This record gives sequence, C-alpha cells and structure tokens, in this order.
Amino acid sequence: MFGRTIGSLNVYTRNSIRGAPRKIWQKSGNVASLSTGTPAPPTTPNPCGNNSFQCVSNHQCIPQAQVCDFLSQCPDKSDEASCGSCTFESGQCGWKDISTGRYNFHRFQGSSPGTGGPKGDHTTNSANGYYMLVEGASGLFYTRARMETVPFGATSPSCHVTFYYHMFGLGAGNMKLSVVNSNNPTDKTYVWSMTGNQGNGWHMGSADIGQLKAGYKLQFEALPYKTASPSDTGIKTSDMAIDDVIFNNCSPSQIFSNLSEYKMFLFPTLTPVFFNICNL
Ligand SMILES: [Ca+2]
Ligand SMILES: [Ca+2]
Repeated sequence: MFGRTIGSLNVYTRNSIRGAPRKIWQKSGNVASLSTGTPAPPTTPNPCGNNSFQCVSNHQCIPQAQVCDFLSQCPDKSDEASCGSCTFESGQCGWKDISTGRYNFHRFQGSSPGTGGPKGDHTTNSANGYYMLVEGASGLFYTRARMETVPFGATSPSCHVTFYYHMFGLGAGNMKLSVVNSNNPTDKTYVWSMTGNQGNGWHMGSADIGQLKAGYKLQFEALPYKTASPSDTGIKTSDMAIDDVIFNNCSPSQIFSNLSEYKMFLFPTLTPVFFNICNL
C-alpha cells in the first residue's frame, strides 16, 4: 500500500456462506514500503547550506538568488540549465507539465502519433529531435494542457522570449503564453496567443516579457479543438507542439554596463551633457 491515492484494505470473516461479514482488520492510506522492509531513502542535506545552489561540475556554491537570473555564475552554466531556455534535446530544462485534464505537454521524439502534428522537431529538422507535444486525440473538451517554468529572477525591460510552435489542421485550437506571479497566480498576463490552423510547419513566436520583479514564471497553454460537425472536412483533431524556447536580453545587468548607459536608456533624446548639468 504505497502512494498518495491509496484507499483502505479490509479483512472480513463470516460464519456461513450467506452470513453477515464481520470486519476483523483494516489498514488505510499510504503505509509506504513496510511490506518489503525497505526504509525510506535519507534526504541528502544541501552541501552548500540553505538558500544556496551547488554547481554541478565544480561543486562551487552560489547564492540561490543567482539561479535563473539569466547570467551563468557556474562555469558549466548549471545554474541556468533548468530555467526555460530549451531545445528539449536532452531534457525539459525546467519545463513542468501542470495539466489537470487529459491533454498534457510531454517530451516527444520523431513524428507525432496523431494527425496534424510535426514529423520531426525544429532544432534538428529531423525525426531524431525532441519537442514538447500535446496530443489532440487524447483529451476532453475545455481541458487545457499547461506547462510552466520555475520562477525566474528579475528581468530587464528588453526581456523577450522566442519559441517555435506547430499548429496544423482543423483541430489546431488555441495556444497561449503568459507570465504568472509564482506568489500570486491571479497576477497573470497573457503575452502571446495563436488560434487555428497555421499550416504544416514550425513557426516562430515571440513575446515581450519586459521588466518584472523576481518570482515570475512562464506558462504555455494549449487547447486542441475538436469538431463534432459532420460538415467539417479535413483533420478533426490535431497534435500541437512547442520547441526551441529562448530567452533574450533578460538579465538586468546585461543591457546596462554602466550608469550613463542606463541614463541614456531612460532619456534617449537628451545628450550626455545634460546629465552633467543636472548631475543625474
Ligand atoms: Ca545564474
Ligand atoms: Ca528540439
């Protein structure tokens, strides 16, 4: 009896074949792996301590706040490896499916199993590549597939994201991208949306994220469309897909190397002499 959704196990006796059962033993809920005698694995303490992150290759410790801040403090860039920028060739780079219905995002290689989906990924343009797939034939009406990143650090005003999407066929419903405050899910802003058949191929999408305080995450939603009308012809359900997500110019410290550059960003029509006069 192991897992979150375990119910109860009851043992009954009765004195005759039609007699009333009498419960003599019951066990309910998760009792872990008691039957095998296997103890739960010990939790490994963070060798860097709380609020720190250990780089994978050289075991260097950096502050947790530098994880997903769009700059690589670890030589192997492991602090930025699970923050959303992803070709999906070796993993999901922190993208996590949070779907609650039967539609969901999952990493997939090669030709999609349903209709309307890609024959290969965008990164390699071949059936060897991987991408994130929503299978149109598997879901129910009005249950959006959702996947999201972990919360990232503060972003610069020039922060934007590019990605490739695949929406082909009558069943290509709707796909959206939003930024969500991880501390307040109602603080959610849609930054991109696409509806309907976009033809057979990968297309680039992009969205401005802009300046955000730390703690926001990116979320894709996909809702395949299913038609019940006999007059509709063509592909009735469509697989939809995402590949090659890249964050661009998102680090606040990337775009302004010094104070005067920052002033010129704020007041682009003024000459540098002005700043000296007003001592800004
Ligand atoms: Ca970092
Ligand atoms: Ca790929």
